Amino acid sequence: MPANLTPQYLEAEAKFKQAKSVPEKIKALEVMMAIIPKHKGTEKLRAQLKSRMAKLKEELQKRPAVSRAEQAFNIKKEGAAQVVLLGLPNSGKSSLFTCLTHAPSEVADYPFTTQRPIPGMMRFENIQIQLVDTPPIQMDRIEPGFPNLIRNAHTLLLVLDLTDDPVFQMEILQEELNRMRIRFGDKDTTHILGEGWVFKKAFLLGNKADLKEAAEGFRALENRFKDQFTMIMVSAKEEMNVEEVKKEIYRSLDILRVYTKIPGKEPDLTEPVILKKGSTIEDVALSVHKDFVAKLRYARIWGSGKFDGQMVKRDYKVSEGDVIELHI
Ligand SMILES: Nc1nc2c(ncn2[C@@H]2O[C@H](COP(=O)(O)OP(=O)(O)O)[C@@H](O)[C@H]2O)c(=O)[nH]1
Ligand SMILES: [Mg+2]
Repeated sequence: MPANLTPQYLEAEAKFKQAKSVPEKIKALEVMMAIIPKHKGTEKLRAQLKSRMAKLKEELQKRPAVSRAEQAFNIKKEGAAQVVLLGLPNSGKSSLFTCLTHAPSEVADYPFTTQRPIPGMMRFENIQIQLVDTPPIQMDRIEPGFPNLIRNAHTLLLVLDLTDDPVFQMEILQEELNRMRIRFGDKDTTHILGEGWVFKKAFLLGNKADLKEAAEGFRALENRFKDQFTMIMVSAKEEMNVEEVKKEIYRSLDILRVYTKIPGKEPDLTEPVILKKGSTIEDVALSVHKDFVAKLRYARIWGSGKFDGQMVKRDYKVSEGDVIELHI
C-alpha cells in the first residue's frame, strides 16, 4: 500500500535530515510524527519514527557528564595495522572485538558500557592486526581525541545492529563522521574534498544475524548501501562469519606478505615481511636492513616470477606470497 506522504511531511523530513543537534532532531521528528498520514500504508514508517524518537531521547539522557581525557584515545599502533570498530550503543562492538581478538572488553546490554578505546590483537594466519574497541558514536557529541583515532586508523569496521533499523544507524554514523571531516571511501575516488578532510576505508558488519529480524535489516542495508560498501552479516554471539571478517580486514589493508630466504635454505613461512601493495625488491631489502639496499645486485624470486628462482631487478614489483632471495 503506498504511503502517499504529503509535501509538508517531506519538508519536515528534510529538516530532520539537516538537523545538527539532538534537540533539533527531536523537534523535527515531533513534527513528522504529528503530520504523517495515519493509514495502513504508513504503519511501518510510523513505527520507525517512534523508535527513532526513543533512541534520540535515550541519547539525550545517557550522556556521560564528564568528557574522557583526550589521552585515552591515543592508542599506540602495534602489529601490521590498526583497525577501529565503530557503531552506535549496543550494536555489538565489544562482543565482536572479543570474538575477533579473544581479548577481554566490556560487554553488557545497556548502552555506554565501553567508555574508552580498548586495543587488542587479532591473529590472521601468520600476522597480527590491532583492533580497537571504542565507545559508541553519539549524536551531536564528539569526544576529544576520538576523531584523531578514527583518522589514523587503516580501516574502519562499522558495526550495525541488524535488528534495530540499521539503515538509520548508518545514516547517523555517516553524519557524525562528516562532522569530523571524515568521509567513507577510497582515497582515489573522483570526489575532491576540502582542506582537512580525509577518506577512510570502511566496511559494514551487520551484527546479531542469529536473531530472526536480522535478515530484513540486512536486505534494507543492501538496498541502500551495497554499491558503496562491502557488507558482511555476522553474529558475535554465535561466532558466525568470523573468518570472513578477518579476511576482509586483511584485504582492506592493501598490504602483502613476502618471505625472504637465504640461498640454499628453506624460507621461514611463519615470519612474513609485511609491505604495502606495489612494493618492490628494493623495499624488501630495506625491510631487512638499510645497508642492504645499496649493496643489492639482484634477487631471485619464487612465486610471481615466470619460473621458480627467476632473477629480477630491484624495481621488480613483488606479489603476495613471493619467496625472495636477496643477492648482494
Ligand atoms: N543476539 C545477539 N546479541 C548480541 C550479539 N552481539 C552482541 N549482542 C548483545 O548486544 C548487547 C550489546 O553488546 P555489546 O558488545 O556490549 O555492544 P557495544 O555497546 O556495541 O559494545 C549485549 O547484550 C550483547 O550480548 C549477537 O551477535 N547476537
Ligand atoms: Mg562496547
